Amino acid sequence: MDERLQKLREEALGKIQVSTLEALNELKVSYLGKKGEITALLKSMKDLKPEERPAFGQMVNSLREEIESQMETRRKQLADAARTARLAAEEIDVTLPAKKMHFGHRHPNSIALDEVERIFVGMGYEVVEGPEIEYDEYNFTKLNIPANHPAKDEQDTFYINSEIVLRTQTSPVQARVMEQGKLPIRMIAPGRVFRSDEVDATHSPSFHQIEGLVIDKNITFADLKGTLAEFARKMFGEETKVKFRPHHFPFTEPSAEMDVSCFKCGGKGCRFCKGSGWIEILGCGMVHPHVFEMCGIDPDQYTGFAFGVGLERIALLKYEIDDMRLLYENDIRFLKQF
Ligand code: 2NL
Repeated sequence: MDERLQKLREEALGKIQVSTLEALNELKVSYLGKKGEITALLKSMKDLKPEERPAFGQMVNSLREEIESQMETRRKQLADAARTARLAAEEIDVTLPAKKMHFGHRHPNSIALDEVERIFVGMGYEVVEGPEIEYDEYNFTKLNIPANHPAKDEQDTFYINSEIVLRTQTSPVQARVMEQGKLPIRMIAPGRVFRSDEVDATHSPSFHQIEGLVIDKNITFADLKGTLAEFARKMFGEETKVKFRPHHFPFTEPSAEMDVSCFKCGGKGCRFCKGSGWIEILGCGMVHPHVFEMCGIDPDQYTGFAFGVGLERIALLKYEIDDMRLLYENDIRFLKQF
């Protein structure tokens, strides 16, 4: 073999035991690349005598093949070693304790709402939802709340414009159902309502209400009392007593507020019921004839009762929470207690 070739062969094969794939690649370029030594040899063939060229060419080619095959062997060794090292580094310790799953759960408001819905659905009521942004017409006028009523003051109600408000109660949902004219009606309307209140322990500009409505022929105040007493027993315990105090709402006549006997002390009087033995729970009454007329129902044929409960009030009582703000702050330490 040509002495130059012999030298090149020894030099190249001597360098092949590099320790990284990158170094091997550089080596490959420096011998076999476009500007590499083997390529240079092939280019130098033009300086040989024509008759010497075939033999020389063959030698260079077989040298190139030899270097290529040795480099490939080394490449495989290095790749294998890299893979083994990576597998060792990524080894999974199956004895490590598993990561804990943290399950979320329902908010106290949702738990209380589910319970109220379950009780009324059990008595054959439908649950109906409606828009939070309402026409003044549905939120006030159709419920017999006239233009000069204090509840309509901008101090209390969020106005979008002169005709549209953030609903202050869920009764507009019931006005819409009455208007559809399918009777009888047995429904509850739960949902978010809005009033322009400053935040404190018992007020929030956005809270939740559940209103109920029953309309049929011959519905009386006795039906109202029986239904709401049953609700109170299911919600606060079978021993719960109820009492009704006269009240005023524009949309009902007569109207009342219902108290339940204190479910902490059974009515003897304690810190929870502020010594009175009773806890105020909801407002109710017989649907006002004006409301029937404005919603397209004949008050001479039909009567009905309605009621409204504050959801937060129920949740606070049920869980003995003394500040409504806790329900909205989303502090996990608070929420996970329920
Ligand atoms: C309260 C009082 C009440 C109603 C809501 C009502 C709805 C229609 C017709 C007549 Cl469509 N009444 N709703 C009636 C009486 C009381 O809520 O203190 N809620 C927290």
